[in-house]
Amino acid sequence: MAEIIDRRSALAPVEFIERYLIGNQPVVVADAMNRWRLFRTPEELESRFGAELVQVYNDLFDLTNVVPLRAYLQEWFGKSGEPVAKKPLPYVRWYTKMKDVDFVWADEAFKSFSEQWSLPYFLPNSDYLLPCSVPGRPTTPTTDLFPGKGLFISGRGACTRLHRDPWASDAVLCQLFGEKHLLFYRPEQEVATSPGAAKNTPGAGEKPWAEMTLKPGEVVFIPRGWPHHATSLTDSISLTWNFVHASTWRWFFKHLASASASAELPVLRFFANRAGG
Ligand SMILES: O=C(O)CCC(=O)C(=O)O
Repeated sequence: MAEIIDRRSALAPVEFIERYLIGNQPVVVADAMNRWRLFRTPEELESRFGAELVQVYNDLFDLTNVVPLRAYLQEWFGKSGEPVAKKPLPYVRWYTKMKDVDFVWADEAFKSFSEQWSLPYFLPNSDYLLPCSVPGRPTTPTTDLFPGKGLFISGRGACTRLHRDPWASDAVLCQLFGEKHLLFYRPEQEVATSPGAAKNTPGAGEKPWAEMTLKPGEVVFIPRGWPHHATSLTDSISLTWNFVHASTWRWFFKHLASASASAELPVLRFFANRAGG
C-alpha cells in the first residue's frame, strides 16, 4: 500500500529542518499561504500579465515556444472533455532568470507582486547555499533570485513527467489555483528519470512510494533526489522555487562531485557569480 505524505499546519522551522529537510521527507503544509494576497484565478492572472511573453515547455523541460500568456490561456484553459488534442500538452513554466543568457524571464512580474506574498513560515529565512547567501542575512524568494523560481501555468491534463530535480536541490510547490496529482518515488527507487527518456512515465515497473492531490492554498515540499511526476487535474497555477540550504551541504557537495553536476554548471555559475559577500 502506498504511504501517506504528512499533512501539517503550524510546522515550526526547526522541526521542518530536522524532520523533512535533513530527513529528506516530503510534507504538505496546509496553512503557509494563508496571508498571501496573490492572484488566485486565471482571470486575475490574465488581466495582470496576459500581454507578457512566457516560456512554453513540453511535459519535461524542453522549451518549445515563447508566446503571450493570454494566447496560452485562451488555447489551453477552460477546456471541457478529454484533453487529447495534442500530446504532450504544452506547459508554461515562467521562470525568473537563472542563467546568463538573454531570454524571456519572469523577473519583472515577480517584482510587481513581491509584496503580495511571503516566505512560507516553515522555511529557513537565511543560510542558503543556492542561492548563495551571506550567513545570517535574510534571504527570501519574494525578492531574491532562486533557481527554478517561477509560475507554473498548466491546462487540465498537462504533466511534468517523472524527473529528479537538478542541483541536489529541494523544492516547494505552492498551489494558487486548481489541483495537481503528484506521484513520489523514493530516491533509491530505480525509475527512469533522465530528461527526454521516453520511458520516464510512471506505471511501468516500480510502484510510487506515495501519491497525493495538492489543493489550492497548500504547499508541498519536494525533497532532493526524489523522483516525482505531476499531472494537472484541473487548470492550474502554481508558484515554485528550488533551493539548497546550508543544513544539507553534505549532499550538495557530494552531488557537485558527480557526473550529472556538469550539465548543471550554467545555473550554478550564475548563482556563484551573484554571491554576495
Ligand atoms: O507542478 C509541476 O508540474 C511539477 C513540479 C515539479 O516537478 C517541481 O517543482 O520540481
